Formats: sequence, C-alpha cells, structure tokens
Amino acid sequence: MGTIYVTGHRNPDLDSVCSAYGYAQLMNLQDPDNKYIPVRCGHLSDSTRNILEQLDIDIPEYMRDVYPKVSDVMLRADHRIDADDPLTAVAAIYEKNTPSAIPVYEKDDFYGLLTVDDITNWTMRELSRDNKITSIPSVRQIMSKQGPTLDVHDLFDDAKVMLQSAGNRGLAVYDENGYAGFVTRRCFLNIPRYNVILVDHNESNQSIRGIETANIVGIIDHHRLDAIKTDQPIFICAEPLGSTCTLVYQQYIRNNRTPDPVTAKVLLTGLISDTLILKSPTTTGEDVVAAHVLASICRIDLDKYGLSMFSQVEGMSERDPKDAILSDFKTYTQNGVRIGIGQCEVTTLNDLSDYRDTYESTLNDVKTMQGLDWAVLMITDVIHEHSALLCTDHRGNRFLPYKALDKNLFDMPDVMSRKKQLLPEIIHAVGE
Ligand SMILES: [Mn+2]
Repeated sequence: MGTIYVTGHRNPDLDSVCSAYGYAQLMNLQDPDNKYIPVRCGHLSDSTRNILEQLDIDIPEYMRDVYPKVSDVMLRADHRIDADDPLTAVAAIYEKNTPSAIPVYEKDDFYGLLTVDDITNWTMRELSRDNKITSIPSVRQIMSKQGPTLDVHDLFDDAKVMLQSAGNRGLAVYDENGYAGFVTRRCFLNIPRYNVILVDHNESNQSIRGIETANIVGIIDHHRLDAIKTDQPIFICAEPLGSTCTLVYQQYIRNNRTPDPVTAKVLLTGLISDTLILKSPTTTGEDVVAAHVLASICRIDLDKYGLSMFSQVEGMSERDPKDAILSDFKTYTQNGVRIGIGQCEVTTLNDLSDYRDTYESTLNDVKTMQGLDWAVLMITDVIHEHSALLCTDHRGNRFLPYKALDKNLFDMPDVMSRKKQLLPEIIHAVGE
C-alpha cells in the first residue's frame, strides 16, 4: 500500500484546499489499495481557516516539503541485544539475516550500535594473538566509538553524506522521544520518492518544496500549463474552468459517483470562492452546472451561502496590510518591467478612503522588497462586481484605461478578474 499526497499551491486559497480534499476523498474510494492524503503546503489566512472550520472536516494538514528524509529509510530492529549480553547472543541474529549494525540496549535505554566491523575487528585481534579464541566478551566490551547521531527529520541526502564521512557502518536516529531507529549504508542505495498529485496548480515554483524530488502521479488544474517533466505517463485533467473544484466534481461524475453532502459542500465552497459566487468572467457554464448540483446535494442555497462566506472575509482595515497584499500576489515580467499584482476581495468599496493611504505605502514597501518596478493592488467588491485599483508610481499608470479617482487610484466597474481583465491592460500599459 502506498501513500499519495494531494496538494494545492503555496499561499493556499479555498479552491486549492477544497479541491485537494475532494479529490483525495474520491481517489480513496476509487483506489482503496493506496492511501490518498490531502495536504496543504502553506499557511491559511484567518478567513480561509474560518470558512474551512465551518465545514465539519479535518482541515488538510500543513506539509512543509516532500524531500526524502531519514524517517523514510530508517530501520527498526525486531530483536533486542543488551550491552551485557555475551557476543554469542548476536550469533542467533546472524543466523536469520546479516545486519551490518545492531542496536544495543542497556536495560531499557538505547546504548549504541554494534557493527559488523566491531565483530570483525575483535575476531581478527583475537586470532592474531594466539590463533584461538578462549573467552567470549560481552557486547559492550567490543563496541567501538559511536558516530554522530541523526534526527528523523534530517534530509536523506545530508544523512547519506554524514554516514559516508563518519566512516561508521551505521548511525543511530533520534526523534523527539529519544532513540527511534538506525540507518546503515544499505538504506541509502535507493532514494525514496514521495508520490504527489498536484491540484489547482502545475508549476513547480508554486508547488510544495522538494517537488523536483517527488514522483508526480497526477495533475488536476485550471491554470496555464508549465508543468514538470515526469518519468511515467500520468493522469492530467486541465481545462480552463472557473474552479479546480468543478474539475474534481466532474471526476466524481466520470467515475459514476456522487460526492457525499459534506464533500459536496467542501467542493461548492472552493467553487464559489474561486468564481466569486459565479460572477467572475472566468466562470463557465460547467461551473454553473456543478455549483447547482453540489448545492442541491448538500441542500443549501447557493447565493445565500456565497454571501455569508464572503461576508466573513475581514475588511481591509482589520487586516494586516502586508499580509492582505501578499496573500494573493502574483508577479510577472513584461518588456523587462517587473510587475506585481495583488488581489483582495471585499464586500463593499465604501470604506476605501479609510485604508487607502496605509495600503499605498505598504504596496510601495512590497514593491521595494520584491525588487519590482510597478506594484498594483486590485480590491474587488464581489457583491457589487466592482473593483478599485491602487498603484505605486509608474509611467504605466497613465496608460490604464480606467477612470482615475485620485492619484494612483482607479475605478474599475465590472472588473472582477485579474487574469482575464486586468492583466491584459497592465501588459498593454507597459508596452506603450
Ligand atoms: Mn483555483
């Protein structure tokens, strides 16, 4: 039985977390021989966490990276040798297999590793002395100096180098509770690889750290394709729909299954969030159909649920400006101009003047910090389908087709989508 992790992108949003959850659920039904675990590779914003907490599910756990670690190759002995046992006690173990290291205990505590080198060295020493072995020593008596110890979380590559340079046959491994196991050179012959399914992204720089060392076994996504090369043929489902959760829903249908009411609500949550209650121009007919079916499965009123979801999103004045700007911030390079575009969702633009100055100065800090030429923040009122655009000083501001409300602030009625509506205008402006 294998483990397959299903992860969305960094800075996880609701579509990422909900599609990972829904797809792992489906795959656990489809392929019970393997275990599919939804994870997230970044921390949740407060509002994303709040909404997930109301869904009655175990929120996918944070997974830092998929680099292979010592814990993935570590051995645990199925026998127990005490430091005061005679060396002959070891013979019984060698009858069954020939380990190059054996953990040794002193009563209940781990004492050290007895290696095959210790046994050989002692035997050779005895034989060279008078050509026959007269007394049997205890295990403790022949154990040589111990090498450095490893931690279960140490990276495979680092541990391999450490074992090689230590010149020992094996090294002991510890975790937070003490001795956990040991590794020998044989553990490092093959590098273990994590199995990962990517949802809501396919680019390695947006994925979980260490993805380049992993085995990608599937991709479900609705973004542009800039995927990683794979060794094996894999399942890819990529369509320009409004939400990855719609694609996951369609996989249920394709496999003749219906999501249970809890999963339906999870998928609906990601779908409503990514399509801004089906109002974003990225929304397709398939998103609309999926949303209505999912809403009927979990028996909730789609619009009411959408509004209640977005009303839980904190207002701009209550959020930390830097966190708010960076929570959904994408960078692009066009004609040598480095541009950063953030987007925040709100339920009204009436309080814009309260926070505009603070956000403008923070936007300037972000621009400097990230080495950008031009940073803009799109503040989208999802209820009234209306955005405002806050910009840092840049010549491109003059070429934007929007009405200026003030210096560096523009009005964008009916604009909801960064990728479909704003980005083309920004690219045009830097080309002027
Ligand atoms: Mn998405």
